[in-house]
Amino acid sequence: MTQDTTPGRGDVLLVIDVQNDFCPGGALAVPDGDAVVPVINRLAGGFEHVLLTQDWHPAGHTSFASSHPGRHPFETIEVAYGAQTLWPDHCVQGSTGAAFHRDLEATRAELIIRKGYDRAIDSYSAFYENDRTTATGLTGYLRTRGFERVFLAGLATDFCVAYSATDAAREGFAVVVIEDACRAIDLDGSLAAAKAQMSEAGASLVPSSALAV
Ligand code: VGL
Ligand code: ZN
Repeated sequence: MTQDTTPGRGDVLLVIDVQNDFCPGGALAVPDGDAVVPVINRLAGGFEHVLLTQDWHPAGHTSFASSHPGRHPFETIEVAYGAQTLWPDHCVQGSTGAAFHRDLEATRAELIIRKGYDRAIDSYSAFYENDRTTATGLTGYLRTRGFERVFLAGLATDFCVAYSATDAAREGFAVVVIEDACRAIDLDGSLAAAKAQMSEAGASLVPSSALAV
């Protein structure tokens, strides 16, 4: 099935977690993470509606390895809602690391959705926390405003972008992931797994050149 990938009235650009801590020099730097900024800035100009997410953890968050004595970043533990990868402390509320990359064109964003603010639950997806049941409210926002298709960009492809894309598809939205507007952490094959999962959920993975903006 071919799809018209030119952004129109029912489309939003959902920009995931383009924050200092996910860029080179940050606490959880995604390789080449800042390379998404100029691509996203260019694309955003072609969308009437731009939404941003911001990973926004309280100090002592359960996803931080430092909250679990003897544990190290990138290990996986079992928590109340299942497996949880442990991360270096990152995107602490109000910190410089949690701020958007300074060159990200955020002025036109009409919604900033923060996530991961419950100390006991991580939230990769912009739609559901990692317990997979606590909703962020984004579905309601999109539906209430009549949006039908979500284009995704940002960081990291294999975690927050993938979870968001998969949930968006499950919520019944058409989903387009703009591959060169994303960068991955790629832990133990997580990028390949994430791409398969997004495709399986019905998301289209396209290059930014397919958007004609
Ligand atoms: C993310 C790990 C932890 C992401 C956020 O934005 O992909 N990854 N918190
Ligand atoms: Zn996080």
